[in-house]
Amino acid sequence: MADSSAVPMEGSAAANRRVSVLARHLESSSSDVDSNEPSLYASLTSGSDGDSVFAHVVKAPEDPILGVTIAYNKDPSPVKLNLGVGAYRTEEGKPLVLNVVKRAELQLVNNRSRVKEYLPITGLAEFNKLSAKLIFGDDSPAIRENRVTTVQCLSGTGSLRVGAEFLARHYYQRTIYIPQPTWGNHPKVFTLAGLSVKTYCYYDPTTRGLNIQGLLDDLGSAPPGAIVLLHACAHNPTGVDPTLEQWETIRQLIRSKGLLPFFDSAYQGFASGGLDADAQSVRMFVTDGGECLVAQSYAKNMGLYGERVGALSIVCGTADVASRVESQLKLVIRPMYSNPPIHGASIVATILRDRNMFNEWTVDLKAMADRIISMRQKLFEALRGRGIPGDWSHIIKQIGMFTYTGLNSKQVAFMTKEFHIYMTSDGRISMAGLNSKTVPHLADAIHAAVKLNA
Ligand code: PGU
Repeated sequence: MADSSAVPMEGSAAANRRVSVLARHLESSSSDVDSNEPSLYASLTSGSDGDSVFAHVVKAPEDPILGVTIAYNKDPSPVKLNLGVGAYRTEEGKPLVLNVVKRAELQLVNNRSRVKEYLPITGLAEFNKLSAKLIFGDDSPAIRENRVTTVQCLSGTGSLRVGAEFLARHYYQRTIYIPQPTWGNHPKVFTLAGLSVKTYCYYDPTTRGLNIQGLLDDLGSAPPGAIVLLHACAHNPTGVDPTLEQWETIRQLIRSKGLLPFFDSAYQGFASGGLDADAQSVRMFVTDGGECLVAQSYAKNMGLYGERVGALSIVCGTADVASRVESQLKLVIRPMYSNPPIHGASIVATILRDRNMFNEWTVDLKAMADRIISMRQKLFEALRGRGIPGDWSHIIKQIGMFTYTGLNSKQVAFMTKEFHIYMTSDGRISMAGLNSKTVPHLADAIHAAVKLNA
């Protein structure tokens, strides 16, 4: 039997905690709510949950991107439109499972010799080999010279995290420069891995294009060896990529300063519709013989979002170093999730190893990219047709899944409230979520939002 005297003691400990929270709150002059601090409100209104050892836990805000879908799902309006998450939708507004993926899955299911044993810590070996070829090219000297180690990870996010954890343990420079703006999860992934995050200039709101000079200035004054996060293509959220000439200038700067490039390749094939064209930036940095990291995701280009399939490759100076690096990657992965899941990687390997399936995939990929491009054209024309003030040509100039509209958070909130259109508060819209029927509704909403600001 529990000692009943423990009950009042627990009760008074909880009360003491609340009093100290109250005291700290009164001492604090800031009126800002810090989501990491126990809040006075939560403590005073906790009621019966005072009995819980977690009573001090405050409700965290929803994720700025994934939370958009949660809000969308709660909206009963028949005209609601989700342009938040970067996930492909068909012309009918439905999620798409590629035919080639279904065929690969059927093959896997019908293969009676398949088992569900654990994969090695580094994942499915064939998947790793094929993934490296996909991003570095069939004829990559770095692969031929065994200077690349590739490990299967949990989609793009997991690959970034494993890479960052490795760098925090084994690389002398802990500072990573990320573009301003960038995918909202980047700062969190890198900070929690133990890196120190700084930003470099990327987007110029006045030209709605790349601020190449700002970028070069910022990277030019980065400390030697600093890590630089680069979006391989289809920059999220801006849809603005450097030209090949600009990539070459960036490459020269990065190499001359001894900075370490870390590519995030979440959209290979989605920028141009071509897998090789979208890997050019990465390949430039591998052809020069230097070292780099690459995080690959199959979420978008194979539509394997929820399967969580991705890979981290580290290109090293020598084969010997690459093999030692791989041994250390295993020590990063093993205590995190032991080894990665088998199904998604098997789908990818089935498609990449078979010439017919691979070709079918490239056709599907091009069709997805083309539909997004046609949505850009349709939206641009719809806005022009309504005579909405401003130059909207960035909609057709930007590439990849997103348009960075330039709408501000107030206008976004207005469009959500009045038109049931859901998007991230920075004005980013996922073009993949649009279709011919929903373009006019979006154009009307933008029209009204622009008037609001006028
Ligand atoms: N890197 C970039 C640049 C991304 O845009 C995303 C996904 C990822 C990595 C991670 O993708 P994985 O699913 O882990 O492979 N960004 C999308 C999807 C939603 C999200 O935020 O995870 C987006 O809407 O920005």
